[in-house]
Amino acid sequence: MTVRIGVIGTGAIGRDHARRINQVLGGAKIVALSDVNRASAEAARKDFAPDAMIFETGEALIDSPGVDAVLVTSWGATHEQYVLAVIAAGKPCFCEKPLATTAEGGKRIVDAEVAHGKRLVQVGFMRRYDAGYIALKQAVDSKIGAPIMVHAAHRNPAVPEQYVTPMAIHDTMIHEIDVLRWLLDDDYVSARVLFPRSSTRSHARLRDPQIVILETAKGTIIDVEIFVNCHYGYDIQCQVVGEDGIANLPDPMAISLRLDAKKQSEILTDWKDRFLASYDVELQDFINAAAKGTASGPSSWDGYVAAITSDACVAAQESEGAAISINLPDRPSLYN
Ligand code: NAI
Ligand code: ISE
Repeated sequence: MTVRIGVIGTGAIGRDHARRINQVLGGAKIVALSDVNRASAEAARKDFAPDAMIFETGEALIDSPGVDAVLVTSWGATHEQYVLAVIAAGKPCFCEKPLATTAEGGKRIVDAEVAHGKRLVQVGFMRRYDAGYIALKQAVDSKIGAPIMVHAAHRNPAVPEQYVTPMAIHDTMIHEIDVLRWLLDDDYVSARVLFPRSSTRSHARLRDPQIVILETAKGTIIDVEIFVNCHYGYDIQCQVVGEDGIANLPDPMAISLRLDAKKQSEILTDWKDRFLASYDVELQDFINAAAKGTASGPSSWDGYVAAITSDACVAAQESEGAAISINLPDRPSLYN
């Protein structure tokens, strides 16, 4: 079976996912595109999906009988409305992070999926599919003893002018929020945020860098440095300190040079390259599950928990270093 996929939001990642579905992966085809900026959908069709129909609205795309499954890759604030519509249509849905921009929105999606009675939604937390994180999880599960601390860093070379302090949490650190829960098989109970002096590349509405400290139910303490104007590259670091040893996330493969009296190796600068292979694997997983009318991988529940945690971290940004509690509701059995 070829899964006929529609894409809502044909910006940077929507186009990249359309490319990988039509040119790299198997079992699916992009048949429909929609974007509030029609020119963007037309450009995506020209470059990656010449046979796709363009729909004036996301809702019309979702309801089309020619579309079996939907990718939601529009701006974060629009995800909830589309994911709810896809669930109402009973179709599998891949939604880029964030699932919803508020915890209430995440809950509405979980409630709708539970009422439907079967998983339909996969959230775009691609790090769970990254070979480095999978190897790190194997070491955490079986080699270094029980985890005690995690030191992590999420560094972007630069961000656009409209990027402001809370976005460091719900746009950027949301990846650590999800992947560290999965890595440790644990949930968060509190968050604190510390701000050193801002770097000179920051501006009035962006305090950068910052350190988020999360405590888990099992008592692990996690520090995550978020530095979105670090200038030197796109750099994702993660070190887990266990009872018996330490495990580090491997850096991406890079040629090591001895040149001009220096030892050098390249650091990537773009998230698209850093997680290239993981995006391929996550979307193939989506296609395989969609062919069976369901979804696997990171769930609506994971997206909802990430939203609850993000809200707590943003509250912690505003609380002058005080800890903010994170209280999770009971997990519906659909997500066990
Ligand atoms: P973008 O700004 O390049 O593209 C978004 C597109 O959505 C634009 O073409 C815009 O016109 C369209 N759009 C906005 N509102 C719409 C609506 N109501 N209906 C239909 N189309 C609409 O943004 P980008 O970087 O592609 O990000 C999109 C989403 O993907 C965001 O939620 C972002 O957080 C997520 N993302 C995830 C990444 C990952 O590593 N998993 C990496 C980059 C982005
Ligand atoms: C972007 O939306 C992503 O998801 C990237 O992975 C992240 O590094 C970046 O900070 C976000 O803006």
